[in-house]
Amino acid sequence: MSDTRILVIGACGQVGTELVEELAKRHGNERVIASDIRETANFDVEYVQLDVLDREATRKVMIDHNVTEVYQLAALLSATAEKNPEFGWKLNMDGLFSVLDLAKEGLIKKIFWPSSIAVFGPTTPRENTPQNTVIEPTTVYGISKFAGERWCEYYHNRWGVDVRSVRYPGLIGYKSLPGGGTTDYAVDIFHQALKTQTYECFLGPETSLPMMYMSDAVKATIDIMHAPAADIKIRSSYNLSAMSFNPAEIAREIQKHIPDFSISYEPDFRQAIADNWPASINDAEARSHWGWAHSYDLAKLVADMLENLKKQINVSA
Ligand code: AKB
Repeated sequence: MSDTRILVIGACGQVGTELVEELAKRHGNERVIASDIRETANFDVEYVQLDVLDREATRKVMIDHNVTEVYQLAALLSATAEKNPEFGWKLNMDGLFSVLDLAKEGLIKKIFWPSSIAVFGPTTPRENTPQNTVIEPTTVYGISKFAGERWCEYYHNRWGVDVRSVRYPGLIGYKSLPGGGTTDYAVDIFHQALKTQTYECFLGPETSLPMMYMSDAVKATIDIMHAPAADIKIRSSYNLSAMSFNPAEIAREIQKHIPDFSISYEPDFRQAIADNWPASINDAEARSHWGWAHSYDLAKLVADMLENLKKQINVSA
């Protein structure tokens, strides 16, 4: 633990922002380095500008900072990648190889790389989707995550690379905005509920999707990285679950706090993406192999989101 030096790539994104904060709390600011493609960013830990597609620059950051563990979060999410499939594939695959190859060389000891429920497709059982099932993704994001999972397992089996992964559901947090996913509505809805008491949703009312509060997602990410290697029996990616809801259900929960809130529906191209994803996930393996347990259900999530966003609005007003 004492020589641990952690690099978070894609630190300015929705997960990265909160993950850096939590890693710094646990390991100390001096052991965590945040990086992203942006020139500058506001972190309590050291920040380095890095394009993960630049392999030489990535290698140099690892060497210069004696990095031992990497969280590689840089990616194009489902909706954005559909608009630019070529770059989605490039960033999502080459960004992963950039760090897998450095671990293969022995330069870094451990990698976290997130996969997603987007690996599943229309032929997958929609309810209580098991760990091992039919996987035929239809989006470039899903295809890249599924290919990435196979490569993670391959690098582990062939070269002993210690790479760990979970399939994130839709993630909801108040500290940063999501960037281009199909589940983004479940964050936008809170901002609009507080600002205008109305929300026009880009998914239909009955579109149930697996979701998770950000503090649970950060906990899962750190827990899987801290688990003994022998407990990580799946080296592709673990199913991970907390709750499932649809836009009508989250709207009703928000109305318990903001009775005047109303929602309308104008489905766009993201509806077809959501329709091909599972409604609920079975994560029995993550729970039994490395002790995963979530804390937030829908009622707790909505109460916490509204309380914290209200505080932010009051501070900035
Ligand atoms: C997205 O909607 O693209 C992401 C995901 C489920 O991976 N939030």
